[in-house]
Amino acid sequence: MATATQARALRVMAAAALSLVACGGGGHPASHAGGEEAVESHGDHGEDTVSFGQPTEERAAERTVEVTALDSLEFQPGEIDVDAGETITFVVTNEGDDEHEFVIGDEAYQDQHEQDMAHDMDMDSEPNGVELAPGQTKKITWTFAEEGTVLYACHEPGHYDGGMVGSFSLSS
Ligand SMILES: [Cu+2]
Repeated sequence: MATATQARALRVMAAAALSLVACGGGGHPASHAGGEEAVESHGDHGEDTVSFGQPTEERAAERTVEVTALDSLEFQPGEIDVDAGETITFVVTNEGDDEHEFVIGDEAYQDQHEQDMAHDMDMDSEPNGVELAPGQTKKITWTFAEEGTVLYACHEPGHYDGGMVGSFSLSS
């Protein structure tokens, strides 16, 4: 019979093996992975896809929506109705004198990006947002997921905390 220490070591090894299986299997957790450790390990694994939709080529867009970013830390409109799964090209104009961003993401993504921006992240290198100098207009085409809460926000210093965030109302 194994000692308590040996049994604990075996559990740790088993959890590590399960998390390897979970992360290497294309996103499908091992079917008998029951343990919480394996699930948490899987969640830590960075992936390129996001749950709130995906970037798309402009020619696939079903419609165009114009958005303006203002120095009052507002987007106009502040809310946009979206059909589940819809593809939209956003034409975003910075009508202010400050730099602004238009970043699509769920709340978890926006919170993470707010931290990343402390390190001066370049949003133009990301597929889900644009950076706008004063007077600049840029386009971004996005296909929305079938469900979930999705926001658009600006993460220039103090802007997100100042309320520069709008919401997409997804309906099916
Ligand atoms: Cu801003």
